Amino acid sequence: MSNTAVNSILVTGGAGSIGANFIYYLVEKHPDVRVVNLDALTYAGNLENLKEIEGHPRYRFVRGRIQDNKLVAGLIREEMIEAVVNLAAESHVDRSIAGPEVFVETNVRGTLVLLDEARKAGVQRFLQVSTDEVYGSLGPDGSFTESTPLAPNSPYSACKAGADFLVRAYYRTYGFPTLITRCSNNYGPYQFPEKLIPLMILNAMQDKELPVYGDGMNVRDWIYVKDHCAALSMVLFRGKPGDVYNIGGNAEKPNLDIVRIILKLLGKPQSLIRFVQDRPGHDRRYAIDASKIQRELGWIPEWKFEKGIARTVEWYMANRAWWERIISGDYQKYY
Ligand code: NAD
Ligand code: TDX
Repeated sequence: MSNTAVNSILVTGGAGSIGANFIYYLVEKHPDVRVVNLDALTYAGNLENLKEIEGHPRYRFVRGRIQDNKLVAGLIREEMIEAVVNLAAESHVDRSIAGPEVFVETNVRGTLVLLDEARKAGVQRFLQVSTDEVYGSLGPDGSFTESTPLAPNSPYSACKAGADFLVRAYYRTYGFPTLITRCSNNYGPYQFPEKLIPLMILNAMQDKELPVYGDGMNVRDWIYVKDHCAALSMVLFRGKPGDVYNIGGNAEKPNLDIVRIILKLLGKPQSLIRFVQDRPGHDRRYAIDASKIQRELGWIPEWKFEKGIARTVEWYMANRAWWERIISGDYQKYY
């Protein structure tokens, strides 16, 4: 299914949770593809996520920041990069509330540097991995389509929206062949335990309290990370330049339901739930209309939520050493 013209791919942020899953997906499903992973290894980057691919002949890791224009330009030329998939980002909303600057630096300025160097080098496809959060918050009804106006509410989503506008401008102004995906909340293996699902699994496993913001009735549309990776791959190889594609898991759930399901799967008491102070500017509901990618590219999510969450809980149970090294900070001694 690969477009044979695109064999050499620069993936940024590949040591993060979606990036690592995506690199495994690309290398396994596309035997003609070579992947260069550029990642700064911030607190969220973990080379242990990529252990199974270390030394693979079609994979190379380079440590560096996407804002480093000399490094990016050199890498694109040296590796004869034909496509860029930008996953590198500061990705956690609570951190963006505590300190927005680094979000501007990486998510906005970093995207600009990547776009510019990729354009100058004649890269054939540029996929920006964005998020449903750029659309803002929904009431009880309706869902986000690709033409929903952007209305971001957190510093994180504002920076992702800023990047989306730059990507759009590079297509309109320079005719640079860009693509944008906007996906809902991911869960699955290798997710850093600051995000809702892994945090709750690990707290429950350790008999710690589960902090639920506000009334716990904020709704997210959950997608198993492997379904997101399949969608990214379809858009990368077959998407129409200049277009936006929404990606969603068809699994809308209030946070409280998620937490209760996790406790049940682990056989832990519901009394571990603690309602805590709400997140400022907390978006109430996200829901994705993914009919465009289904219709135009034939993508459908394969993982039902019940199966995906059970598999995710099993993964964290089976990979205690992985998350214990994150909690102790030892994962950053790996490199
Ligand atoms: P993550 O935080 O797990 O990983 C981000 C990765 O980017 C890390 O490996 C980090 O080291 C790297 N990075 C950060 N700053 C960098 C820089 N300046 N230069 C190079 N590398 C840098 O994030 P994730 O959850 O895997 O998300 C990946 C992408 O997908 C992000 O762009 C995010 O906005 C988007 N997204 C995430 C979700 C989700 O539910 N997690 C949903 C939709 C879209
Ligand atoms: O301790 C918590 N308690 C809680 O109630 C945490 C960490 C979260 N929450 C709530 C806030 C949200 O309503 O759970 C929901 C999910 O929170 P996060 O995991 O922080 O995700 P969210 O803010 O929805 O953003 C995520 O989805 C879209 C990713 O972090 C983004 O990178 C992605 O773009």
